[in-house]
Amino acid sequence: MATTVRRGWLIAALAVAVAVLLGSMLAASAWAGAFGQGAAAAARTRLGAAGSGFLSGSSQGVPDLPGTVVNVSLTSMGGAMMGGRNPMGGGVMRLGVDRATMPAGSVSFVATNFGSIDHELVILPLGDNQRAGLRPIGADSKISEEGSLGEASGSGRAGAGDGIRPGSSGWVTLTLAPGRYELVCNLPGHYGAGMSTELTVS
Ligand SMILES: [Cu+2]
Repeated sequence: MATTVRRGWLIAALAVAVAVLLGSMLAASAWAGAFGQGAAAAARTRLGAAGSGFLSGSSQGVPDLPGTVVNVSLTSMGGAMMGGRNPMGGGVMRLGVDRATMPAGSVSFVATNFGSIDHELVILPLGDNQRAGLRPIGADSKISEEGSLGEASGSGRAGAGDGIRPGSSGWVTLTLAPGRYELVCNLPGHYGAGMSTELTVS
């Protein structure tokens, strides 16, 4: 009898441990999903519909947009202290995308700011020998936007503006030819802090 009771407790304790472990894995996956394309893809793989819903669920207030819709997440960790007072302070900022490849043609980028400071999205072509994140940064802490194909930098609106505020989305519709592109945030210091990623159009 005593052995049976102990075994019962052991099984119950194991079940709780497994539940806690699973819960923390799911939470970590969901959290990671906001911060990068690799993490988002991994989270989707593990979480299925719940994972992929993370980014699309952020698009409230965004109208139906033409073409392939690409969701971009703009995030900064470290809160207002990092971005507000010292954007060059080595904090981590990320620009994540919900897909690494897309078909050529019409594409609508929806950029949502999950961070605590303003961000933006600029779409630049990437040369054959170029890789995302390696453009030279000027004295103004920004990269050159020469050749820019468009940007979403307004809150709750299409096209250019004065920044996407925290909790808001901006969007832009473009026609992209096959090739490689770099998606960046070019507010001062943000590219250098990690806000760039690559997108392949085929
Ligand atoms: Cu930014």
